Amino acid sequence: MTEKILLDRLKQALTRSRRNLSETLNIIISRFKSVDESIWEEIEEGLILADIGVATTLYLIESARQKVARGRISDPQRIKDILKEECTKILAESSQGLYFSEVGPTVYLMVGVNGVGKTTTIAKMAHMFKGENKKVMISAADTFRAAAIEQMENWGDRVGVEVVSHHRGADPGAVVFDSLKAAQSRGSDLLIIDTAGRMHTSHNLVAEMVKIKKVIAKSMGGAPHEVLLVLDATTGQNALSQAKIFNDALGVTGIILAKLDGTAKGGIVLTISNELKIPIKLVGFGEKVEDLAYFEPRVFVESLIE
Ligand SMILES: Nc1nc2c(ncn2[C@@H]2O[C@H](COP(=O)(O)OP(=O)(O)OP(=O)(O)O)[C@@H](O)[C@H]2O)c(=O)[nH]1
Ligand SMILES: [Mg+2]
Repeated sequence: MTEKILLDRLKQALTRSRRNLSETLNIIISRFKSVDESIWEEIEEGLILADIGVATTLYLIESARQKVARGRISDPQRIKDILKEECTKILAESSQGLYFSEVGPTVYLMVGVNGVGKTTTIAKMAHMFKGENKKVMISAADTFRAAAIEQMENWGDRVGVEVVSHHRGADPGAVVFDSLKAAQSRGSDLLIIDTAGRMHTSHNLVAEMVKIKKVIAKSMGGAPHEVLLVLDATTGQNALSQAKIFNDALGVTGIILAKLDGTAKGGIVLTISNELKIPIKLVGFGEKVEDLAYFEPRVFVESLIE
């Protein structure tokens, strides 16, 4: 995807978030003739209302304020560009591409609570990596939810990628073990593992993921190469607490933010980067296989604030 196309599609997906944030900023800025204390107070309130967390808002305001002071800036119109620069800096600091190992297969373990978009995202990733001429295989290790295996297999058929599965209720560890063997013997470049989002309790869910991760590590040195947490952008600040729980138990190496379309809470991206320092690696913005892209801080900020 060229940068121009990505920008257009992200802009489309982030329309509501952009309105939420840009209009708030524009209204505040247009009411001030010079930069004084009260403009910062209003911007602070505006950013928090636009669902950028308190800590991140305070950090942003402080760094923008220092820049304004250093540059002796008095035109309020300049504040927006300065905020954009600071946002890009926050995102760039924790920005990092996906890891691909020299000798295959590279293994990605996908985790996240129910309904965030794991299975759909895996289909999109498989489609994207196929387009990069990689040989992809999927492991259907959500054996818990009814029809989860069929859903993953259907996606596999649609994007033309082999899905390794067992029957419902089977041990996910056994599915993962077989998938690793299959990926190795068939010379796959990538194995993406779908996991359950719902268990009897959320404690069980995390414990199950820890178990799966151990099976992977035992079966293949160096794997999983990425533990990717899928978060639903529409849940806003809730996503943050999910990320903390999964990260503490599993060591999340990257975040995939799904459902950026149809949320006014795209500002959550800043909170995640600033407060968790876990890199955002991919963003999802629709239900079709093409609706996934690598996360580009500058392009993202351009789509979020105008
Ligand atoms: N609008 C929009 N919908 C999405 C996106 N990603 C996933 N969805 C939808 O979200 C719903 C749940 O997606 P799944 O991929 O099944 O989520 P999951 O995390 O695998 O769910 P469980 O397996 O139940 O834990 C589906 O209806 C998807 O079409 C996205 O980026 N945008
Ligand atoms: Mg699923």
